[in-house]
Amino acid sequence: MQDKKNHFETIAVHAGVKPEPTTGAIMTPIFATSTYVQVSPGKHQGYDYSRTHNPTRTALETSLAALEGGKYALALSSGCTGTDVLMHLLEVGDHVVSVDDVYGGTSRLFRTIWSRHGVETTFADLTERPLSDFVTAKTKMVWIETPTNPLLKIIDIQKVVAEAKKLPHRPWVIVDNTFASPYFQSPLELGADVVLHSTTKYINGHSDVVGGALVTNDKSLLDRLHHIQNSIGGVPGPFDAFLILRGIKTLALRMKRHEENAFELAKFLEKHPKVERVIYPGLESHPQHAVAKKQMKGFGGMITFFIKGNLDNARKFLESVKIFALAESLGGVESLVDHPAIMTHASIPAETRRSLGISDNLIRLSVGIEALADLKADLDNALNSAH
Ligand code: P1T
Repeated sequence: MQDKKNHFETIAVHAGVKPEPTTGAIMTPIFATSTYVQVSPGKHQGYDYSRTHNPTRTALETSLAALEGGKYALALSSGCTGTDVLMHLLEVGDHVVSVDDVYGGTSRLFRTIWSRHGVETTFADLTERPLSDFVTAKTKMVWIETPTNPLLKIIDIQKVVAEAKKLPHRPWVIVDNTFASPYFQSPLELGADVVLHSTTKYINGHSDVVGGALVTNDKSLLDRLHHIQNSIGGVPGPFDAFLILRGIKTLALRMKRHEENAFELAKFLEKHPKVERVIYPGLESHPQHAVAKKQMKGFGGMITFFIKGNLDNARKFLESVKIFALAESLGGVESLVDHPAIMTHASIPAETRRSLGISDNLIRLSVGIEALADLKADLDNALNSAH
């Protein structure tokens, strides 16, 4: 198969998956093995130990690279492992500029773990101000999440890359592409050095695996990242790799449906009398709608909105939904609802949360692939029960 020449839907079904040579099995087997027999010391068939390589994982990595239009990928045990492996590239005294609104766990890793190891992070609103306002001579990495979690800010990837390239010490630009998925956004084509995914989310799509991925076109960077991963561990098991590969086959279909449902629900919520404000990159009211239109092929399945009232109203709404499940995470076929201030972003200090705008009446929806009419009725009922 010539992956590069095929369309996304074809790549999603075929990339990395070849008939198994001894039996012809069309699906990549789950290679449940920790080690591999060698005919002579150091003489093997490319696999010596499963922390280093595993054939089911290799198939997944080939698929992930192809989805992002990249050359190389690493599959990891979680999205957070991906962040941690990247941070291991840095040294004491190095500095990171990160988008201010990032997943709570990413922020926690920067603030409470890596700061203790001598790597400081500055959180920056890169929708408002240029990168140059935040960099120092020690800035080695620029961390972009777009759309951001949970405020769905859109960062202009090309613009940030262009600024980074002008700096004498040329920091790496990392893009966490979890919210958009490779179906809607291709950061490597926009100049990013590495793409990170929590494959737990849209890529797997069925809320039954925790996983992560890094994708890059730079072989020497890939080798460094693989060296770090192999040294510290953080690999997915072969069954997880198999499930993610299986999920990827329907990624295009699912993303299309997630977006169709989300767009309609965002418009519905924008008109709802119990809703104060809706944030969805596809709405003209979104402050970076023009950037989203330029750099994304679609606007995704995530919606954030402010319910009218206070925490009590938010609580009543969250206790009243019947199809939307109140749970952390996102990107599965089933609709989920989250209260970022109490759930996914609780680890961010309250004052920082407030200054970002993650208030008690902020609600995040991961819109699933169910029937739109049922989702709409569920939200409408819960909104009316909340007041
Ligand atoms: O959970 P894990 O696979 O380790 O992925 C971390 C992660 C990284 N990046 C983004 C943008 C994320 O949203 C996440 C995980 N997020 C949730 C669990 C959540 O509910 O927001």
